[in-house]
Amino acid sequence: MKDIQWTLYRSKISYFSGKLEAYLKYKNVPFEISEINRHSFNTIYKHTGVKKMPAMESNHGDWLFDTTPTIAWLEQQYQGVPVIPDDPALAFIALLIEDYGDEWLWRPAMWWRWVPMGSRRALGWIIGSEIIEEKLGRQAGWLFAKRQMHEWLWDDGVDKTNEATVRDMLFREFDFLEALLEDQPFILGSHPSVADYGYFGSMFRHFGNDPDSAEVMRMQAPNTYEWLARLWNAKQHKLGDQTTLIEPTADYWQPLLDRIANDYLPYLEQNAAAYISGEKRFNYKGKHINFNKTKTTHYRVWCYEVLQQKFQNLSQNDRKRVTDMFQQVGGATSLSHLNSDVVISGMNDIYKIPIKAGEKRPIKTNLAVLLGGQARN
Ligand SMILES: N[C@@H](CCC(=O)N[C@@H](CS)C(=O)NCC(=O)O)C(=O)O
Repeated sequence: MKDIQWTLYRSKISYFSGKLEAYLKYKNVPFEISEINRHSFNTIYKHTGVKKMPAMESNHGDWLFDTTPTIAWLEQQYQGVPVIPDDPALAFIALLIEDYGDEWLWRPAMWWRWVPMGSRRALGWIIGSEIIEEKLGRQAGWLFAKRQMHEWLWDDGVDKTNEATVRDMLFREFDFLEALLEDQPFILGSHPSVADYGYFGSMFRHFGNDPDSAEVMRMQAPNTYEWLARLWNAKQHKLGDQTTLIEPTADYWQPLLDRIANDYLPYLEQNAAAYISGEKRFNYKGKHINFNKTKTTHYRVWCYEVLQQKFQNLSQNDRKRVTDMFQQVGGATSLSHLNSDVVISGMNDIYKIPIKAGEKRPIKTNLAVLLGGQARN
């Protein structure tokens, strides 16, 4: 890896860009930033087949994309304290929290960015100027805001009956993070793990940044606000290699474990079932929230497949350790479903990285995506 220099294609307000960038800084991975624009977005699409940021290109022409496999791959290449814990049961928990942060907190992040008018105007203008151009930024941003609200809220199962619950998902995360971060610097103890990076996407570039939610965070969640800066500025060499990992057993963990076992995993499972039976939408039912006619998302079938596979690769003893962590919140059923037949998304080959320079992948580009973008994969 010595002679490799990376270019990170990113935006300074993107959820997943913030997640990856913090990891690269922590691990001292050599990279320079290329701010996204509509041309580089299409370059990413042409090389990876997915029009999403962030993506990384090496000086040898290899590509990495999608933050979860990217971090997992970089972990194999760059030395130092792992962000995926060596203990297999804790590694599974960390990856599960990463996935929850990535996918489940996306919806409240959409609410807080696009519904309050101050955030909508500010962020719309920034995104519009980045992707379209300065002169048309305001108009483009307005259209983008409409697209995001439609795609992730009003046409995706959010309505008058559950909108306040979606908004308040932020406060439920603060309840957990504030108590935990009062006790320890990072989510699983002394050092950052993928659990921190999973949370960082929504917390750093959205909740801690967007005008409305950032003020709420400053007033109601100062430990979380402090952790954002701590994680953004974390460096392996400063923290040293003596790690202390803390199992998720304290009382303040229970509501999060409850949401994971009784909202998020059932969501992934119901989404996968809908996908397999060819339904484009399904009525999601969880413990704390329901989404009627939510869109079936192929990518999240893959998320479930990966989690099932990882759970099943654990030893019997580690599966029991993980299951026991969810015992108090009645998580046995969801955990046992992770252990049943693995769903097949057919996406493993798409997300195999790196894409080597000159490698021929059957990447199809679609005109609508080239011109209009790709909200979902
Ligand atoms: N699973 C992907 C998600 C990447 C993603 O959704 N990126 C957003 C920006 S944060 C994007 O590029 N969206 C394109 C669009 O909405 O058109 C990852 O982990 O990298």
